[in-house]
Amino acid sequence: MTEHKLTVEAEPYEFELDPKRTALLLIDMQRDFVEPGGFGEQLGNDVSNLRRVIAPLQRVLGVMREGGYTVIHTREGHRPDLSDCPPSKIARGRLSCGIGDVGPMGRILVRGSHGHDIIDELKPIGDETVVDKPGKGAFFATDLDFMLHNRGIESLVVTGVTTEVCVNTTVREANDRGYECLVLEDCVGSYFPEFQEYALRMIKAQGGIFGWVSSSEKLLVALEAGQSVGGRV
Ligand code: C5J
Repeated sequence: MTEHKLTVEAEPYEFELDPKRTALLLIDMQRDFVEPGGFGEQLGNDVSNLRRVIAPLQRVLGVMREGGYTVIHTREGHRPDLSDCPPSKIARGRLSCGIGDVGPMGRILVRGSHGHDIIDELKPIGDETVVDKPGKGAFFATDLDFMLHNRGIESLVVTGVTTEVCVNTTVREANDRGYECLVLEDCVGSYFPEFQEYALRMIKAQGGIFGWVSSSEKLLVALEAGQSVGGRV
């Protein structure tokens, strides 16, 4: 089979991807993190720092859906009985209203609650996979690696929140498993601007020690000039 590779302008150098072997990963675009009134805001965070990723991410999602790319969403959260949540995670922060408690959007980070679900703007459609993860990394205690392997995926376009927590942890896990990660700087968000900057610098430092960093615009230029999963468009 002939390989059709796309080249995306990125740092520390150009990123090459084969559309058939590339998936778009949307990490934890959940109401509890992103929406006003959710868990994140209740903790004192400014959710506008996360909400700015929605529009560029919608554009990337639209084009990659159109091109037939594999799309995978993740959600951080736990079973209603919290049996998959380490006691240390529940205790951390000494919060008066934390994981498992009833917050403004239902039980916090519990599967099935309103706040745990993905925001309407980026809702999964059709057969898009949703990976429920109990940890920060999307590979820990999930079947993500197995599913990517079965689909022949080698490269991940990584988006979502938060840049220094679940995005960074997932990129490091993916890198150790041999995946090539392209992180889109305007499609990942942190509550803390300084963490956003340094989390991205950590990924692309030392020749791309964990992966590459680019932008939605640069990816879209490459996708629009290139191929869909089915061949040249
Ligand atoms: C956090 C996440 N920040 N999705 N979760 O606790 O980054």
